[in-house]
Amino acid sequence: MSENDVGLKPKVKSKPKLDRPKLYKVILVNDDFTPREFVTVVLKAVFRMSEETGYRVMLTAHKMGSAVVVVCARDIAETKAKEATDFGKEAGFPLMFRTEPEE
Ligand code: TYC
Repeated sequence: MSENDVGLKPKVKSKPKLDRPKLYKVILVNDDFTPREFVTVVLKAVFRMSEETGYRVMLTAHKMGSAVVVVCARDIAETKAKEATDFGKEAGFPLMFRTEPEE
């Protein structure tokens, strides 16, 4: 590069492309033992759902085998899934919430 070239370089700085952190699904899994009303109560308490939404999500898991509860950052998904699963465990039910990365 000669002296004459000084200042002719494009001023655009290339930004390093940061990958967006992966999102995780919290999934409610159906079982034959946990009462429907209890599942709805847990969805309302842990995931701040309304009665209507909680009931609808519970019924989807009941009929389909599982239902997506929420999609969020990994640490939040794992914390909420554990909190909700522990609610069932403490009450003696096999209620299960699991997490999986969103494609
Ligand atoms: N299948 C349960 C019942 O008939 C209710 C239920 C729904 C349990 C959803 C778990 O994720 C669940 N009592």
